[in-house]
Amino acid sequence: MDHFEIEKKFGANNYKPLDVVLNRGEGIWVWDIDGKRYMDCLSAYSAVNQGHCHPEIVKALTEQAGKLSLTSRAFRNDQLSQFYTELCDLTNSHKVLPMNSGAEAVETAIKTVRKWGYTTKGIAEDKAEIIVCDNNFHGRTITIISFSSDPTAKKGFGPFTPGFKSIPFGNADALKNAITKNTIAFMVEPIQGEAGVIIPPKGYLKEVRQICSENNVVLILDEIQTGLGRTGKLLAEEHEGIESDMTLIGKALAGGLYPVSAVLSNTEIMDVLNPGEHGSTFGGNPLACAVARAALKVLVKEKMIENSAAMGDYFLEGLKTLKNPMIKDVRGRGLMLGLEFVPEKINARAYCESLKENGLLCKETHDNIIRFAPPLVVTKKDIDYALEKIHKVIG
Ligand code: IF1
Repeated sequence: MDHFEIEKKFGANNYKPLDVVLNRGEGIWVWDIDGKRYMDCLSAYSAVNQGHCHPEIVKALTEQAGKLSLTSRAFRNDQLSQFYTELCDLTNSHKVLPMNSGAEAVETAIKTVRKWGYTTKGIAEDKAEIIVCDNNFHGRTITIISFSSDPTAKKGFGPFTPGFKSIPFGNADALKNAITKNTIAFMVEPIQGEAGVIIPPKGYLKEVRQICSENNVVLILDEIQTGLGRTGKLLAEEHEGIESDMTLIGKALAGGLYPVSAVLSNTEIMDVLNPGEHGSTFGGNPLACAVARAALKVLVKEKMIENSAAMGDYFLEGLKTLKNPMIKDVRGRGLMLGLEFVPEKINARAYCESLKENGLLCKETHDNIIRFAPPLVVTKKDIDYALEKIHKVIG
């Protein structure tokens, strides 16, 4: 079967994948249809933090699928309350609103915080303003791209949703200056993913936390990519010892076996929602809850978060020994790593193609940055494998 031709003929052209057709995965490894093995250094954009087809998550999925998959929220199911309890215990949250995709969690947070702004903060109707950061990535709905600064994500898709203001990332003074009487929230990624693994200056989140508290502005952290162990902590906010008012998680929440996202919040904010004001057919379904419960359980039980911190340090040290003079910067936190080349001179995509030929899958972001983000179950030996390939291809 000619996968490339058939996809081209019948599929929308909204992706340009590497030319590899995969049909099996286990842990950090995936195999193509010819049986060739690759180390996965993308983890489906951090959705398979627990490794491909983790047996305990697969077991939870298959068992629950044979029992009860979907009730809708018109009725209760026996998994939801257990999912709530375990997730709140783990993340120290007061309340949870379960959705499916990351973008839905972002939309949910926006709706909730707007309602809070009108009913609690006393903002005049339709005046609520949310501050976001330049070069953010929060998803692809019309409202979310309304505050994107990436022309590719945005151009041609207007008209857009008003009510957003964008400021430079990593600059706490910019936040202070942007806040007005109508500001209800500041939404930010603790580390910007799509922008190229951009780590803000030390102390940024702490300052942001303080500014938000002083101004009664809700701090929303989008941890859809940074959360659940990716950066070496359960949540990236822990690196600065802060707590958000709302945290968005998704991707690895169900280990890549099922789309599950959630908004975590403190009581007051979530309590503004009343029956009928928000929801989703699939949000909080028993299959999603059972899979997510297993995914969270193995993340903690198998010490994947600690492993992410240790292996991330090891991987970063290895990347720092690369000699290629076109390398501008190597950075990372936990297993969220970025290798940046001098712009315009290097085609990062070509390196990704070549790494693929050598048995390692990763993906460029922008033209000059490669992101490395293997599943959190990698070992030193696996990273040595990756580094050997990276040294061979990049130098
Ligand atoms: C694609 C990027 C990663 C996210 C953050 C919300 C969402 C995402 C911080 C929305 C999604 C994705 C989507 C995926 C590529 C991927 C990505 F390159 F686009 F930026 F991971 F780095 N907040 N990120 O990173 O979650 O609705 O997709 O579940 O192909 O668009 P979603």
